[in-house]
Amino acid sequence: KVREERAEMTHPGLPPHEISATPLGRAAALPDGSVKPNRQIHDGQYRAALPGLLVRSEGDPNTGIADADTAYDAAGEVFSLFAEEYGRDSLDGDGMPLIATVHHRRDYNNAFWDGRQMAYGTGDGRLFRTFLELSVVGHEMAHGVIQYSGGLIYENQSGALNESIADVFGSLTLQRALGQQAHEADWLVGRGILGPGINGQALRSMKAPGTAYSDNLLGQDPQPWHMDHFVTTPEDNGGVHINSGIPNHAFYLFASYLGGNAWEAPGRIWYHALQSLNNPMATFLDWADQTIQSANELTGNGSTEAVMLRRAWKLVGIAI
Ligand code: ASN
Ligand code: ZN
Repeated sequence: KVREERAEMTHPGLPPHEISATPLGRAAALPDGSVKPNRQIHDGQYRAALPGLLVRSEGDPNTGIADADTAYDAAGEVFSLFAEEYGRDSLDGDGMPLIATVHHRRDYNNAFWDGRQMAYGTGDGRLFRTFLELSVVGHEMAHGVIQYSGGLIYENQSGALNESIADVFGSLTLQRALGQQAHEADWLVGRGILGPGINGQALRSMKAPGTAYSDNLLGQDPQPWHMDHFVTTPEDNGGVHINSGIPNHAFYLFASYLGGNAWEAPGRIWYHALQSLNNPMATFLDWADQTIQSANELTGNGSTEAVMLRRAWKLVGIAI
């Protein structure tokens, strides 16, 4: 149940100005250029050791190592989203360096946040061709933001929420960099990173979960978009990369109903909900409740945003 009276309360973890009734939380954003990233890009030299060789620090010119320069630019876009739209200074909210390693291991088919830094494989050239794609970089860095926002335990529903929120901010990073409104975006995560051996267009689709790829090697994209098809499995930490399709699709529906730039009202509501959640074991229902509460706080009870958001959650089978 959404407790409407919470809209009047002061959240203990945030200064009062950040939870004021300012429409869409605009005042909480840091002005363009008022904070700067501190990027430190390393070359893993195809070995497993992290972080590897420092090749580009903040302000340094291009290295000529294409992956290192791509990682530098992408980290700048993600930093800019969180700083300029949501008022957050880096992943920890306190200016921490953005440490990344490219060329992590040989033929490595993944990218990750290890609790302290980002690491990107090159892919083996068959299943994956790269991991340096903006929505993927945004996804990995969002895991850092989630960690420093109280965390979401990486298994079952809380883990799928961790994955979904990472996909949301990954996709928003890309949409903002491209200047695409909700209806113009493809809502794909990892578009173009699949190799020639895989039949598919991306790693995941928020618009149509379950349709990103269909392949003999990887199988069919296993993501559901409705609670009726929630997957119970011991694999993948309880299906964290599978059931994330459900909250992903709710965000897509919400942003699409509203129209305009998804990183604005919808992104601010998701970001504010993440800051307010205070429950590392949150279920989908807990998160849906928190996002609606955030919409009520940022845009007002009964606002278009709050009404559309409730409708989006209901459409994926989460009724609140
Ligand atoms: N690329 C994956 C992710 O960020 C790595 C993992 O399974 N943790 O979700
Ligand atoms: Zn992830």
